[in-house]
Amino acid sequence: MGTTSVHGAPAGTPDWPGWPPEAAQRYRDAGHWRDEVFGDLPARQAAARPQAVALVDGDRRWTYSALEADVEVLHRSLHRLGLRRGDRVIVQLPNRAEFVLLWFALQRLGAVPVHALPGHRRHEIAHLARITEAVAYAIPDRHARFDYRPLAADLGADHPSLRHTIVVGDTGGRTGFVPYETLLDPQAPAVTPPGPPVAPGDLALLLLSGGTTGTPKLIPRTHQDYAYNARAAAEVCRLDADSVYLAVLPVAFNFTMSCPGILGTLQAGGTVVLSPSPSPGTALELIEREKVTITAINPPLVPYWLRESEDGRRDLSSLAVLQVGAARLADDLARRIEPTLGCRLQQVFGMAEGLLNLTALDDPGEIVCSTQGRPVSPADEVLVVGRDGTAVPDGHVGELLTRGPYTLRGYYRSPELARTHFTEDGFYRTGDLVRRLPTGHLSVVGRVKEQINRGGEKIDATEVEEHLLAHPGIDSAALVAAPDPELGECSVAFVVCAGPVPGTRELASFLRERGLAAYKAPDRVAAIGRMPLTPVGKTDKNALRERARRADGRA
Ligand code: OOB
Repeated sequence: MGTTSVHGAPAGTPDWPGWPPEAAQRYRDAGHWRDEVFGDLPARQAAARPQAVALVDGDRRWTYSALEADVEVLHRSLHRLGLRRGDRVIVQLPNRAEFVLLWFALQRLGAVPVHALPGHRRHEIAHLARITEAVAYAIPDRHARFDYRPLAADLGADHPSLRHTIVVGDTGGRTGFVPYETLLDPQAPAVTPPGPPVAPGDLALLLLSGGTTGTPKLIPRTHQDYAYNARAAAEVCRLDADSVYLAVLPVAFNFTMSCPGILGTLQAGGTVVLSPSPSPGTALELIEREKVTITAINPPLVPYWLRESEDGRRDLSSLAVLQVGAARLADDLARRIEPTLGCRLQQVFGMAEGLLNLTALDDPGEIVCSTQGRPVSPADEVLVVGRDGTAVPDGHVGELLTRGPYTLRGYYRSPELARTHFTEDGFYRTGDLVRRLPTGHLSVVGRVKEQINRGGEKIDATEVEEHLLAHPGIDSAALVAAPDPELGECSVAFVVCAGPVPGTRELASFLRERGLAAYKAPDRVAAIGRMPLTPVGKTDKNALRERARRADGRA
């Protein structure tokens, strides 16, 4: 896999560009990048604290030594199945222990998990299979009323590279599907790695971006950069071996995985508790039962959590930190968190591409409630630029550009995106409009990228528009964001139709049949006579957004 520079710096591979050698050397000299790979973590912690609890899923508990034992057995079985170093594996599992165990087993093998979200459907998964040429696909049998097995069977038929489907639960008698339980076979023979060991600069995982260009983009993350991401976040959150992290949002999401999330907690020797659902009833019960010290949610969940905790029925005294991020948290809502929940609020502004901003636990209240934090690493470089690309003074709004020790230098197998998404000197164009305070704190005020942030779930307008145009009744379509009291933003489809205008329900089922994740269906549909155009003849999305806001988007 990969080419290595003279200093052992990851120069990337033909599939993805790495960091320039001098930057890599700097990150290593500063101690940000260390000689560590994720596959070793369970064994290291099992040696240091064998009896400490690492993982809790309902009534099932793993000490670090039990975690290590299961990861090793899974690793051997995956090897026996034929999985090898560098192989990509699409992992689409909900918040269950199997995700964590399988993830570390893949790491030990040097295989690369591709982090699909539970809500993704045929369209998204087929795209991932095509780009990554994954050899395996891990699914639950059913989750949230969806049966993943027919999806996996269809996919296997269309993608010959996909040799194995691993099912957590019931295979439904389908031949060729591998039941997860059979991989926990202690008889599986030990693995003698045929080649050099997995290296810190190797590709460790592929995350998905919200996407702004029609198809979800894949983000290459290496062991050393992702481990640093988790460690730097854990430091700001002051995690230690006594920390108990509750995973509420999907485990595959970068926020839950490593900001500091599951990885930051396990690196610190703490305990990870998995919540099977984000509902406040379930989560608050787990906080009380497991004495959770830190958890992470998105803004739409906040009002529900506040309401659920107001009656004081639950003892939440263990909870020290509530992280809120993935979409803009309204300042007023932010102010209600500490008095109601009795814990510190931490705002989190992150992205799968890298840069992570957190408010500090000892930042003044006003900063915590009105900004989205500061970059977690002293090596993060941040520029706020105006339309002409030159830096604007602090306090002024501009686009956020960034580069640093855990921010990508290019997407996976997409060299064509280099020019549009990166500057010549390697800064990633986030597409976010921010204002920077003299203290370095960033406040997110909007976005230049064509993305709708539906309460933290990112929707790529172009992708959905392409599907809408496939509807026989729609001549022209444009998807824009409109303000929404609960989600922050919802999606409004403006359509030009010669005949009857399809309603939201019809479009939702039309898009579902095309294999699109349900959260991408427009929340509202508005018919218009013709699309407003900009002077250069493009759809005038600003005019449509204004219209959606004024008319409340209703047709
Ligand atoms: C997180 O990651 P992604 O990749 O799903 O989305 C990134 C985008 C950002 O570029 C920004 O547009 C938006 O989501 N965003 C926020 C925000 N946090 C993310 N916008 C306003 N305020 C915030 N606090 O969403 C993500 C990754 C790691 C940690 C947390 C969130």
